[in-house]
Amino acid sequence: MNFDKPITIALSKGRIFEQTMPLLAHAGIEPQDDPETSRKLILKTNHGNVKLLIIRATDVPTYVQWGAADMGVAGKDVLLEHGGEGLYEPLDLNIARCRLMVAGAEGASLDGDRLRIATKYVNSARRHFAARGQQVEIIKLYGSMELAPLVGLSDLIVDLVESGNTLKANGLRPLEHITDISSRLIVNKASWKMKHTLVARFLETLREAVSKEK
Ligand code: PRT
Ligand code: MG
Repeated sequence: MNFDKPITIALSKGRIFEQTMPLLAHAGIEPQDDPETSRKLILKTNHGNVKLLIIRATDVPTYVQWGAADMGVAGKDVLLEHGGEGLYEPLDLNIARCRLMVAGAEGASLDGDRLRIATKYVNSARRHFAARGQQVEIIKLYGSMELAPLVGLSDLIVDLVESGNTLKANGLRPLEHITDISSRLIVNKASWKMKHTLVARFLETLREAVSKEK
């Protein structure tokens, strides 16, 4: 693909970077550094006009919302918390898939009044229990949610589950499925307008790449 305007794409290292690269390769984009070994936060690519910003997964929507990046790749979990203001979410990349779930220790119950829920996903958790018609207390954590029920910080947790091994290793079990999660391409609203031809072409190329990977 030809990139006749500068384009910046924000994404996190780890699973999102690894699973996005094969899709970008379909558009002829190859990074010139490996974020796992390089400390650079701005990665050049083989296209002079295409740059990658390597940032925390939860910061990706913020960079795109404010136009510091034209586009980004973010998990639906992160987008549900961010709210999606200032950005479009035109494509499900079908990568970094997992499930958002309620989990608890052996014998824990979903029913009860004023249950305490530890989670990084405050908005999704609140919405889920509100839909169940339950008043809950949400305790915001930034990681290692699995610990909370083990030490009496919470009754339940809301967390991402992939293989289920992390829950099992901590004596927890999944209790309820909230939603399926995958990563999405997000686009800044102004970039969508100002660079429309380029962004639309890039989107179509990625869409083809995604359907080939399926
Ligand atoms: O790790 P860091 O604090 O820097 O940020 P992050 O956790 O937000 O980023 P990262 O790179 O770990 O995850 C980026 C995105 O990948 C998430 O926003 C999800 O959309 C997606 N994703 C897919 C996952 C998982 N699968 C996943 N399994 N994110 C996290 N996990 C964790 C989960 O939180 C739990 O601790 O892995 C553990 C569960 O895995 P299993 O296989 O043991 O069930
Ligand atoms: Mg992580």
